[in-house]
Amino acid sequence: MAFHHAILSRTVQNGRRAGFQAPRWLVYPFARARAAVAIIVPQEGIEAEGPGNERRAMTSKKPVSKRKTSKAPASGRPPAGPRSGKAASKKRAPKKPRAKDLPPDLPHPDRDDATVAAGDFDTAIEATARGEDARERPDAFHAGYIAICGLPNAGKSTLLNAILQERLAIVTSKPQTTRRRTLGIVNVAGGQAIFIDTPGILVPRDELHAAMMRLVEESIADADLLLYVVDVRRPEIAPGVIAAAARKPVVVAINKADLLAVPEESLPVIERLQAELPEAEFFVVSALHGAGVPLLRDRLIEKLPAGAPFYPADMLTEQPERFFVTELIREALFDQFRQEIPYSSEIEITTFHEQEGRKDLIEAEIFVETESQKGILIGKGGQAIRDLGRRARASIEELLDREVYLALRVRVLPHWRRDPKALRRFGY
Ligand SMILES: Nc1nc2c(ncn2[C@@H]2O[C@H](COP(=O)(O)OP(=O)(O)OP(=O)(O)O)[C@@H](O)[C@H]2O)c(=O)[nH]1
Ligand SMILES: [Mg+2]
Repeated sequence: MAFHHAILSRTVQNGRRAGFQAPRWLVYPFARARAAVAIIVPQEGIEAEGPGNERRAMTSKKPVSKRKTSKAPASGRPPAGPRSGKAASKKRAPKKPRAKDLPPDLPHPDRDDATVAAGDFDTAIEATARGEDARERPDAFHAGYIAICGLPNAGKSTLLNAILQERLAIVTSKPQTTRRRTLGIVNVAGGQAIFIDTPGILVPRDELHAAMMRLVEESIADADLLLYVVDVRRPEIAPGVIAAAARKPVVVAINKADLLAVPEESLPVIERLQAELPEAEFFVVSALHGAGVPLLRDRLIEKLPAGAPFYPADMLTEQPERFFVTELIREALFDQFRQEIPYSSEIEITTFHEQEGRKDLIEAEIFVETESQKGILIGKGGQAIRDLGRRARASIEELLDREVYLALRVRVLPHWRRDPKALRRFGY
């Protein structure tokens, strides 16, 4: 089905409209919804989900780390995620987008609102350094951690990328793509949000699953706010989230709204989810196409506690390049292979050499569980592994913004998914 989306933006909270300005004729009467809701009106031009769509969506995004990154948080809490290694960064000067090319809601150094953002940011840090309580300020800066959680394949990583406007987290059409936390930082006028993308919530069937679910639990426990993502076609709330919702605010993003024939189809979904999470706010979005995302992002930041930013304003993530390189190899592997191969594979980078005047050297080992999986991964005459290397290298070069030489080796590590020692080695 072909759609073209326009955000039909209406926020209804306690009967009041808030926030977003939408053309009058786009506003859909949404009397029955009690929570805050943003609706998307599908029109012509957007294709529904299907094979290849997700690749197109990813490649159309800016590569990661166009912004400078650094390791030290600006203040406060210790950051989540891996703590060692070089943070993903660019050697070359970032390509600066022109202010007129940006959507009107994005802060930019050439625009007035961005100047305000920078002012707020510094003021908040200075006020905290002086020992002032940020909550007492009427123009308080808002900062905190947001855990993005939900069932596998709901579109959590796609939504993180859409919020960041960067291709940071890996996305594939297969469930259980995300295995580790991915941290992405967003700065807007008056606020900083640190998003933690998490693995999809499932009933663990092995040690790897159990480790992934521990990460979800920890991320939820550490967060100031939960962003629960549901696929509009599978509106279920994981039980753990309902328990967590009693302790912290929850915002629900009903995703993949571009797949709805008419926006009204989201109404029964909202009602059903509201029955389970009566305190939550609901947004209907399309992470794939970005519809409804700026409104959702701004509301999330508004709901964060008042306080100083945790990271410098130019920082996108605190995770090292090595982490994202591993993820991109895994993404290429998920895209290329079917059935059990993606789920039986884990990547370890063994060499990461930046070489002045030459291509960087990256050597990685792919661990699988059986000899037959190794055979499939290598392919006839080594064709499959060569294809994998070519695709992974292209994404890595886009990420690092420099040329690399990538060497892949396949090794068998029987039952690594069930082996706590192997899992520790892979960083779980
Ligand atoms: N049509 C449509 N597809 C989407 C949307 N958001 C995500 N998808 C697709 O859904 C699939 C899964 O997306 P991911 O972002 O990897 O989902 P996830 O929740 O992170 O999945 P796990 O990491 O496996 O738990 C991909 O094929 C995405 O392109 C959306 O808004 N509309
Ligand atoms: Mg994911």
